[in-house]
Amino acid sequence: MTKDHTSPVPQPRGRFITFEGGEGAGKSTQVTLLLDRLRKRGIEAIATREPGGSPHAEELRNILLSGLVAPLGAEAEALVFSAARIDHLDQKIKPALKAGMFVVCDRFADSTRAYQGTLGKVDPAFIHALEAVAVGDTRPDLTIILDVPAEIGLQRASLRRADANADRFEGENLAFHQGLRQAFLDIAKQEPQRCIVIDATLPAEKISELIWADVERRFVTVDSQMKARS
Ligand code: Z5A
Repeated sequence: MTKDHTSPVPQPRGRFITFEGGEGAGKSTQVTLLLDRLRKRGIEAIATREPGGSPHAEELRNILLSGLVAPLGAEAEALVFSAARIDHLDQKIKPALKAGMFVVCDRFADSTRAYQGTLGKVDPAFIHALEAVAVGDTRPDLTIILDVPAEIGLQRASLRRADANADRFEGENLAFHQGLRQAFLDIAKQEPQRCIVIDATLPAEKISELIWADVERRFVTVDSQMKARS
């Protein structure tokens, strides 16, 4: 049989990297630093966040962080976070991955597991089913968990917030934030292939170097070798 030389070579899926951790862990800072490093290497990449990342999901973000859904309970909050996630995936994440780009996302489904699941005491089977529906097979290739003692994270967040009011989750007590830290460490233990834990008390530039070393080893070197072979 003759080979069809006119058919386009399928574009390999891009890489999906998520950042997780408690309040003030430095996620947004590290998303920006990683994006800079990727782009400096000539890699096409976008940064995004949850809740939000697409126009409809940003509207749901405002509703969630205002605390409007909180009186309905943690199950209802998990549903609304997941609704925002479906739109974000459809409108932004999946198209970018399909185009072969790196997607770097500030929070994703592990936040639902930790905040609504562990801390909100929502049945793990419910969280699991919701994740299967909302995320499907668009799971992160790498999740970077920035680990910081709750006291330090809260202090950083309140310094950054200055006079602005705490949002729905920032207003929770210290025990809640300590529980959250443990919830993310437990996720890392359950999925050690996907997750790495980084000491987020280190200086931001040092954290960025550690993250880059992992990203480079897992993806950048492999992808450039594959490109060279094709
Ligand atoms: N949520 C949920 O419940 N369920 C879900 O499914 C999802 C989310 C997706 C979103 O809030 C809230 O929604 C979140 C969980 C919940 N709850 N809270 N709170 P958000 O997006 O507005 O906030 P956040 O995700 O918690 O992030 P943050 O508080 O904005 O912090 P951050 O992004 O981790 O940190 P940062 O902005 O990069 O840094 C904070 C400050 O620390 C800043 O002044 C930096 O300059 C400083 N910083 C950063 N790195 C360092 C280091 N290494 N050393 C010293 N200082 C540093």
